[in-house]
Order: sequence, then C-alpha cells, then structure tokens
Amino acid sequence: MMRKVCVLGLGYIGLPTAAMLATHGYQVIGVDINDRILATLQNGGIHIQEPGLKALARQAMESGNLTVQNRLELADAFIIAVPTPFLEHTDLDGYKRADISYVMAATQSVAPYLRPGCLVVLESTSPPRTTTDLVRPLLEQSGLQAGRDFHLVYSPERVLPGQILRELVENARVIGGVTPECAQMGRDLYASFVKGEIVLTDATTAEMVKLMENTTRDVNIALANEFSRLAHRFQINVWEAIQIANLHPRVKILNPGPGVGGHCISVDPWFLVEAAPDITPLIHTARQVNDRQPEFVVGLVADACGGSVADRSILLLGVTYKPDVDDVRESPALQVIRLLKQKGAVVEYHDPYIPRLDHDGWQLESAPDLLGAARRADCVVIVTNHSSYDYPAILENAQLIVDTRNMVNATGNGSPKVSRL
Ligand code: SAJ
Repeated sequence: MMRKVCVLGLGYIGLPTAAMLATHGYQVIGVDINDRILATLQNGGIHIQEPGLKALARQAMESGNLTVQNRLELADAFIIAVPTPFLEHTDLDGYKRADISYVMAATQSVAPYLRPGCLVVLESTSPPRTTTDLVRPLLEQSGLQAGRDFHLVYSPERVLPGQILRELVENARVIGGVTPECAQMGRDLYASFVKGEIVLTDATTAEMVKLMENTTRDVNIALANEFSRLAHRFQINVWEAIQIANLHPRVKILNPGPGVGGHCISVDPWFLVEAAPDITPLIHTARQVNDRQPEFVVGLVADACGGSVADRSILLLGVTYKPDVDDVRESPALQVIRLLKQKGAVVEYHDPYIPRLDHDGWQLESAPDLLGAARRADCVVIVTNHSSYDYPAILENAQLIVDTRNMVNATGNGSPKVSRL
C-alpha cells in the first residue's frame, strides 16, 4: 500500500496535486528548487492565483500531511510535475524546441531514492517517447529495471487554469504505463481523488493524447483567426458569421482573438512539429497563424487611428493570456505591446491581475484608473476579456476601441468608434 508520495515541482499542477493527495490520506513531500516558493508556502501564502488552491494547500499543510522542502526523501511514489517550456532562441529556422532539461534533472534526482516497488509518474507535457526513451534509462541507472523492479507511468494533467481543483477530480485521467502492471499501480494512486474515468494505456499513447488535445485546440483557433482576417478583407462581422455557421449540427468554430497564449496550447504543438517536422505542415502552419495574430491586431489599431500608431496613446485592457487568470506566459498582449512600441506608439495597460509588467527590456505599471486612462487614450484595445470589466462604461469613456474579444459588440454594434476583429 502506497502511503508516502514525493511531488517534484510545486507549480500550477504539482501544488494542486500534492495538496489533493495530502487531503486524501497520503503523506506528501512537496519538493521545489525555488526557495521563495517554499518560503511563501511555509508562511501560509501561495504563489499562484487559482480559486480554492490557497485554502486547500493551507489545509494540507496544517494537517501535517503536506510538507514542502527543497530535497527529496525516500517514498513509495514520485510524481514529476516540472515545466517543459521551449528553449529560447531556437526559432531561427522557424521551429521551436521543447526544453526537457527540467524533466531530466528531476528524473535524475529521483534515481538515488528509487527502491523496489516504487512508482514514478511523469506528468509534465513532453515530446512523444520521452518516458520510454529518456526517463526510463535515467531511472534504470539505479540498477533497478522499469516494469520489473519499479513502476513507471506517464499521466498528463489536463486541467484548465481557473478550474484546476474541480477538473483534477472530475476530468477523465489517462495513465500510460511502461507495462500494464505499471499503469495499474498508477491507477491505484490517482483513484484516491479522481472521480472521472481512469483510462489505462501505454506511456507513448498517453503522451500523444495530451499533445493531440492541445494541438486540436490550437489548429481550431488558428482557423477561427484566419476567418477573422477573411472577414476583415470582405467586410463582414466574423462573430455573426461564426454564430450562424455554428447552427450547423456538425460545425463548432472556436473564437478568434488576439492570438494564443499560455504555457500549454501555444507550446505543446511544437513538441510534435519538433519530433516529426516532415509530416506536420498543418500543425506548424497553425502555430504560425496564431503567432501572427498580434500583428493583425496591431494593423487594426493602426487602421482605427487613421493609418498609423506613431505617437498615438494606446491603452491595452487585459494582458494575461486569457480572462481571470494571473498568467502572462506567452500572452499575445506582450507581442501587441512590443509591436505597438516598435511602431512608435505610447503604450499603457490596465490589468487587475498584473500590477507590473516586466518584459523584453521594458517595464510598465497597470494604470490605476481604468476609465480615466480610457478617456485619455487615443485608442483602447480590448485584449483580454476579464469578467470584472464594465464594458458599457468602457465604451462610453473611450474615444476609439479595437475589440478583439467581441465584448462591446452588443452595446457598441454600429458605433463608429468600435472596430472588432
Ligand atoms: N483562445 C482563443 N479562442 C478560443 C479559445 C481559446 O483565442 O476559442 C485562446 C485563449 O485566449 C488563450 C489560449 O487560446 O490565449 C488558450 O486558452 P484555453 O483556455 O483554450 O486553454 P489553456 O491553455 O488555459 O488550457 C489548455 C486546456 N486544453 C484544452 O482545452 C484542450 C487544458 O485542459 C490543458 O490542461 C492545458 O491547456 C494544459 O495544461 O495543457
């Protein structure tokens, strides 16, 4: 019977998972290399904005079942939940590559603590065959063999930021074992808190499942974004056209927007393109379409401003990658700001979740008074549709609006000061 679990990486996935296991009967050691994160947690705080997580983490720590520290301990199970970002400066040839060095380092740190009967789970999104071809041999340097002496599985997290605690419990969970017995061991661990269906498969299939899910979303958003450009060219309202097309029983077009951000959907498809560039032209192109959407948005802003943004004051509303989260990773807003600045605009932003933005050599602070800033700006660009925004008030106060999320459409429809995607 597994009792003690080490969770490596206390980020968006590791921390909720550790807290969940700790409140479901396990003794959990949460391990992170970042001392600031550890200190915050030890003081009852939290470094991530996610509904319910602070309370759950605190409950887990106060019960004594969750301890956070910077070193591993002997345990029955090890869960690796470290980030797999992409490598900086590898896109000279148009390709981006996964940085699996954190996965490798975490795996290496587990090896000395492996004992017969242990379970090792990789949760980090990884290129196909990472578990079998990279993680397995590193762990086997311990002298123990996967599938014979210890259990090794890949089990991707698939939760939606903003809904993590609910989705961790309710979503279907895929567990890919290096052998079928490994997968069963994985199931025993997750069954302690997962109420959704638990599906067992092999490790590489589980890796592909995760990448296929996010790639599907990326490709579909790219299509919606391309439709928005076509709609602009042919002077129709893309939102209206999509709404009507979606009345067809087998059509479900997603929403166009300023581009795709976040650490998942804008990153994961590259893992497939990188692994098999010769057979992934569609996935690659979709990535490029979404990456270029900020350019299209800046073009709309220039049009709205009479042809150029030079010396115009532009206020961005919302800089996080999607509404109601505090995450700016890969956010299209950062590209919109960069392009506007490059073209000589004077850029301000407002975001209730991001008091300060420090990116690419520039620093900005969120405007303290949203409506005052909206009145002063030559043009307001709605980039992220936070639910706390009062859109009718924004419409009333702004001189010009570029709306990338169809938020002021209902009230602003026909208003000469609103351009939409
Ligand atoms: N977006 C659009 N149009 C849409 C939907 C989204 O432009 O119609 C944009 C959003 O504004 C955002 C980006 O796409 O910039 C991604 O947002 P999201 O809400 O679609 O997804 P994430 O990145 O927050 O979470 C995704 C989820 N995957 C899927 O829905 C297939 C989540 O379940 C995964 O666990 C997560 O990626 C992950 O960790 O991989």
